[in-house]
Order: sequence, then structure tokens, then C-alpha cells
Amino acid sequence: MFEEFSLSTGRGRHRTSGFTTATVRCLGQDLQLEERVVCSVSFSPQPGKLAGIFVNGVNQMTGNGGYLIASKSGHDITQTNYFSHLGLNGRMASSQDANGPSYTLEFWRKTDTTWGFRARVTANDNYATVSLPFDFAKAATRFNFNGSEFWVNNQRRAGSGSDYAAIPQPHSGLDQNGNRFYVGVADTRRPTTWGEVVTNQATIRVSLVGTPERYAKMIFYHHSYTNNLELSFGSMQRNQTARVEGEIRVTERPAPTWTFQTESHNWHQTGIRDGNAHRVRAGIDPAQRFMSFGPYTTDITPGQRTATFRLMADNASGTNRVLTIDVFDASTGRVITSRDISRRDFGTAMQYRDFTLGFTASAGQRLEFRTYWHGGTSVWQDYVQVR
Ligand SMILES: [Ca+2]
Repeated sequence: MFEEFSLSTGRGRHRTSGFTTATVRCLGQDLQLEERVVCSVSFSPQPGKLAGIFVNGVNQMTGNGGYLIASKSGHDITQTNYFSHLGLNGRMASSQDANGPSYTLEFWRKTDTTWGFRARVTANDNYATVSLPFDFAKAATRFNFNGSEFWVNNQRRAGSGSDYAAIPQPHSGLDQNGNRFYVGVADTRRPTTWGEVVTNQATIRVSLVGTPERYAKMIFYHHSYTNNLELSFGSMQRNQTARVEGEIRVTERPAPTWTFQTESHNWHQTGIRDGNAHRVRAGIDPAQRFMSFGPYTTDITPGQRTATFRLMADNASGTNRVLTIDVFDASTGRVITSRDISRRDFGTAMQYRDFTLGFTASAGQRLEFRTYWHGGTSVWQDYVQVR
């Protein structure tokens, strides 16, 4: 498939190119429960760069995507750094000098959701830093890697990943438009075999294969304009060669799920714990009360959500109203959605059944999932699950 794609380069030039993309449906689970309707992945290679990785039509990368960069100063100065995507005839170039390192950078399709890459750089001078960055969009909120420690602005941290937002940004500079940007650095200090970013659409993993040359470490920049992942070759002297080969694999982000076990909290106006459930007993426990409310959660991410109440009754005949379930926003004191449940709605006595409420989760809510018991029939609630 051919598409027209336009972009601005780092120097504000505007250009339009045609390029090939591979578009497929991927094997999503629980898609009917998610706001996503289509799951597709496409890679957009262009000369000297991987211009984008699109998931459901949304580019997961920003700026020039994946490319090679070489810096004599080691500073993030667009005008004097050499880039593969500005290069001609196999030489990296800056906006002022076409005589940068020689390079090859290739991307090719392996499967619908996995592409290979291969990069090679030979230095024609001394460079403070040379690397292969993948500039992901700010929607990439987290990174993980194959390791157990990393260094954040040169301070050691235990762990195999972090939210980018947890990387302080002590460095700053001015972009080509005079706007100040801020940068924080996390790096592995060793040639980690894979690293990945997690966006709101997908997980994108960059893995190394074969035996690289001069691959020194993986770096994750928390930058004002990108949360990136890059393969660093460190400094390179004249005539040294660096080489890496690997693959980029896109997997769908698992559908987020929040489960609130009813017997595990104390927000009950009536009833008792009964094993893996909370139970209200007809004729014994006081009726016309909430058998479960809370948990005042702020964890549900915004979007179309479904709350599933897992409930059981000891009598499934008749139209008597037994329960009213709702989704309640404690921050506004407002019922977002509710429904009544009769005995007959249970279908079968003494068998758990799922009752769902669809709602829109928004930022700033403190959500409760409440079960109001009208009495007359004994009821068990196992949990409320939100997807
Ligand atoms: Ca339970």
C-alpha cells in the first residue's frame, strides 16, 4: 500500500514523500471491551530513517523517528550534528556539512508486526557520541529493559524500567525555534539485549540479534519532545566502525483491568463476609442499604469502560427488584449510570452471573461501584471488575 506522508524536518523544511507500508490486523484480545475498534500496525521506512510506527493509525514515534546521529561536541545541537536522514550517498550530513560518517541503515519486514533493522557507521573523524535513537512520542510513558539496574542522571537505581516522568530533567537547551527544552537521562551502562516502550496503544520492543560492534549501552531520554530509546555506540575515533542488527516488535498493550474484591474491603452498610464474597441474608441483615460501595478509586484511566458486578442470588423467580447497581463519582456526588436487577435477571438461583454497566471514565473522578440491596432475597457479591 502506498501513502502520501508529509513531515517537517528539524530545520523547518517541509517535504512530501511516497513510501510503502504493511498494514495488517493484529491478534487482539478483548477488543470488544476496549474503545479500540481496529488493531493495525504499519512501519514506515524512508531513506535514512524509520519515519514512523503506526498503531491503529496513530504514529507512536515523533520527529524523525528512528535514525543515526553523530555529534562531535556531544551536545544536542541540530545544526552541527550529523544525521542519517540528511545524508547523501551513504554519508551522514548536517545542515552545514555533507561530510559526516559513512553509514548504512536498513529496515525490512519480518512479520506483520515485527521489522528487522541493521545499522553500520564508520567514523571519518572523532565523534563524542554516535547513536541510533528511536524517538517515540510522549504517549510512550514507560520504558523497560533486560537488566536489573540503571543510572538516572548518573545515579544508580535498582529495577528494570521506569515511567519516563520519574526521570528528573536537570539539563536544558534551546531548540531551533528558540524554545527551551528539558532533558533527563536514564542509561543501562551495558549493552542491554532489549528495551521497550509502553504507549497508550502498544508495547514496542527493540531487540538486538547477532554480535554487535561497539554497541555500548541503551539510553532512555526523557525529553520535552520525545520519550526515546536509543542504542549508544559511545564515542568513536576516526576509522572505527560500529554495527548493530536487531528487530522491532509491536504488541498490543493488554487491556487494562481493575478488580475490586468485595470481601476484601470494609465499605459495607449491611451483610457479612462469606468466603470469597460478601453476602446479605434475607430476613436477617438490614435491607435498603448498600451491601457494597467504594473504593473511591482514582486509578481508572479515562475512556469507555465497563464495570462488571459478579453477583449470585438464592431466588431467581419473580420480578421483585433485588438490587440497584451503579457507578458513582464521589468527587461530584453524581450517579454516572445505574440499573435495577430483579430476581428473574439472575436466570438461575445460586449461580454467579455478571451484570455490566458501561460508562465513560474521566480525569478527576473518584469512582465507586455500589450495590444497593432492597431486601427479600439473599445475595452474594464476589467482585467488581472494570475494563
Ligand atoms: Ca471475591
